[in-house]
Parts: sequence; structure tokens; C-alpha cells
Amino acid sequence: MTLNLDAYWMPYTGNRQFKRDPRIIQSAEGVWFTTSDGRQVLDGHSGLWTTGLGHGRPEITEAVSRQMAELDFCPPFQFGHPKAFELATKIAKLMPGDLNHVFYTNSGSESADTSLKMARAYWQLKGETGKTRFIGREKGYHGVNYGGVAVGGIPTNKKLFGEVLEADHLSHTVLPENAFTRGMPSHGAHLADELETLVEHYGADTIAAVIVEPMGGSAGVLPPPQGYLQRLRTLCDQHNLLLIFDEVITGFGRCGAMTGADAFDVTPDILNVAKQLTNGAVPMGAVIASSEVHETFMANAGPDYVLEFAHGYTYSAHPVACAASLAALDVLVEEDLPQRVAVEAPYFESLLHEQLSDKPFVTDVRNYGFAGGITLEAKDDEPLRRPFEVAMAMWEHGVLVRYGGDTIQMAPHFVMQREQMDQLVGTLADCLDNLT
Ligand code: PXG
Ligand code: PLP
Repeated sequence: MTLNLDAYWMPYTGNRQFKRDPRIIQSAEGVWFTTSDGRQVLDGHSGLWTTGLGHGRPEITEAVSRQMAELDFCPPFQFGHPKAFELATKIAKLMPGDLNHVFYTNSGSESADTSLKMARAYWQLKGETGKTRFIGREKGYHGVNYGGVAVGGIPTNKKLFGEVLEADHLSHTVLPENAFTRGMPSHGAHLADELETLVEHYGADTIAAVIVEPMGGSAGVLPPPQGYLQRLRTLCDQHNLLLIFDEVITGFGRCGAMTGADAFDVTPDILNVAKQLTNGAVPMGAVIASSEVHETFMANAGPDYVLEFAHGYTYSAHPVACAASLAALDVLVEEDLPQRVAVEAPYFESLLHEQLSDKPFVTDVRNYGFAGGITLEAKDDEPLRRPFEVAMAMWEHGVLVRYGGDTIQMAPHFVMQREQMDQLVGTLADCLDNLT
């Protein structure tokens, strides 16, 4: 059977190139994909930062199958099912500080927009009605919905779509003096002080929240400079701004701790997750609010039958997603996988820096936990071309990596063995040698 590729308009894909030279994945198990022509391909990106526990975990498959048979759907507005409450309790236990209240979404993009609405409504309910502006960061990625795009800082994601929110941006933290740093860079904490300048410019009474990824992901793995997130936290406290961490990539183990907040020892007021929440098996995201944020809604909404937060999705707390997530988080905790990432991260770090730093066209190598990114020098006036060529060559050589902008990203599964990491980084090194 030949597939008709025409009708499917693929997301974030060069559709014309793909359909000329398709890459079809048929099945997956552990750290391996099998392609439609029967090749084994090493998954060097945990799916799309989603599947740290490995593909096809039987614990998740069984939980999802059982749930489908028992309760396939439950209206989430004004009704609930047991697993939604069980899962919220479990998530709250895994979160730092008093991040205790879980609002379900279906993706990271929905988490981003939910968190922005939550932050604005919080100030409205407190009577501080002028606090509506958001501060994001250059190179930030907060998904593709309109709010997330406005606070995001990747120009190509904004260019054709227009702006709908009042947002300004801190500078990104990729400094030339930090190139080839292992782990957190030592320069750049001072860039958090730009928040002070923005507060002076706009007035704290016009700013609702600051939203950042504790470690930038999409823009190519950007660990925070030492002291940077602490400085942001202090300034948010001084100026009465909410701090939102977008942990869609860093949530649930990627940084060698349960959250980026834990890894970098800074607790936000609102924390967004998705991806690893179900190990990627079923779409689901969540926004976790501090007790103070939650209580502000509960205390100010009027009579108790009135909605405290006029927001939610048809598929919020979907029973099948809840079942998948309960199973996925059990595996994560029982196998102590964030700790495994912390223990094995130095091995991955050494591979990246020792095998890639001297390769042609590599201008930076960055890493933290089980995340690694390299930047490639632009080919003439085409910065996107070399990462594309490298990723295609790797696919031909049996390894999947993510490419985008001027970077190549790697995200080993939390369960990946050293010899598989050797194959991942070794194949990249070989492909870079053959680059023109
Ligand atoms: N916030 C962050 C920090 C993310 O990394 C989203 C929000 C949006 O999530 P959804 O589920 O709506 O896609 C993300 C998603 C990459 C890459 O190349 C990263 C993401 C998505 C696609 C590609 O690293 N992150
Ligand atoms: N558009 C229409 C016409 C709808 O009726 C709904 C939900 O009822 C939505 C959009 C929102 O869909 P969802 O709740 O899945 O985000």
C-alpha cells in the first residue's frame, strides 16, 4: 500500500521537502523507532522531549486500556472522576514549595495560555486591575497559542501572526563568553537585572507576571546562568510580580531532579508542565498554582456556586490521560529516574563536549541533565540549512535528533544506556565530519 501524503498538513514541518522524501515511523519500543521500511532508528530526542521512560511502557499501555473500558469520558465542567483527584494529589506532592493546586490542560501551549490568564485574573481579583503586562525572554518558547506567542521570543514564530498581549522581553542569556560551557554558565546573572529596568519603565503596577523556562529548550538547550533564576525570583518578590516557570520540557526529570525548580533551587508561583506528564502517550498538560494564588480565586469569587476561574477545556482531566499520567509518574518515581539522570548526566556531558566541540562549524555546545544542544555556523545566508542537513544525514545513519533554527538538540531517554548515548553522539560527530 502506498500512503497518500497529500491531505495531512503537517505541523512545524517543511511539508514540501517531507513529502518528497518522507520519514514514516511505524512503531516504537524502548529507545528505538522502527520505520515504515523496517529500519531500526535510535530515538535521540525522547520523542519530542516527551518519552523519558522509553516507548511502549507496558504499565502505561495497561492503565490506558483499562481506563478506556471503565470510563472513556467524563465531563470536566461541574463533574469529576476519581483519577483526576488522585493525579492532582500525586502531582502536588512532586512539586516544590506550596505549588499544591493543579489545573489540567491538554498541551504545553494550553498550559502557557492558562497560566497567563490565571496571572491576570489573580491581580484583577486582588483589585490591582492595572497589572496586565507580561515579561518574557528572548529565545523563550511558550507554545503556539496567541498568549504564548506574545510572551515567547523566537522571531519566526511571531512574524506572520500579529500580537495580542502587552508583552516585553528580557535579553536571552546566550553570551559568547559562555560558549562551550559544561552545565550552567558562569556569566549572565546580571541579565536578570533588566527586569529592574522594565519595572522602572512600565511601573510594577502594570506588570502581572514574568514567564521563563528555567532551562530554555526549543531554542537549543539554554541552561540558566548561575544565580540568574535566584535574581529573577528576588526581583519578582521585591516588585510584587508573579513568577511563572514554563517547565513543559524540564518538568518530571529532564534536569536530573523532579522539576527545573528543584534542579536550580528556585520556586515559582505558577509552574507549567506537559510532555513528560504522560510520557507522551496521551496529550495532557497542567498548570500548578501556589496555595496563595489558588486561595485568591477561592476567596474572591462570590457565592460558592459561582465559577472562580471561567476557564477550562473539554478535555481537561480526560480520564484516559489521567490514567496514563498516574502510571507514568509511578514508573518515574519507582525507578527513581530523575536521580538516574543526575547520575548519568556527567557521562553524557563528557561525550558531547569531547566529541563535538572541535567538529567543523560547531560554534557552541551546551548541556544540562539529559539535554544537549549544539549551534552550527550559518552556511552563507542560510542559518537553517546545516542543522537540516545534519539531521537528515543522521536519520539516514539510524539516529533521530531534533533540529531547528541554528541548532541540533539531543534528549536521551531517562533510561538510555551508555552505549546508546555513544551511538547518538558518535553518529552526530561522524555526520559533522562530512558536512560541507
Ligand atoms: N512551553 C515550552 C517550554 C515548551 O518546550 C511548549 C510550551 C508547547 O507545548 P505543546 O505541547 O503545545 O507543543 C513547549 C513545547 C523543540 C520543540 O524543538 C519543543 C517543543 C515543541 C516542539 C519542538 O525543542 N516544546
Ligand atoms: N469551539 C467551539 C465551537 C466549541 O463548542 C468549543 C467547546 O465546546 C471549543 C471551540 C473549545 O474546545 P475545547 O474545549 O476542546 O478547547
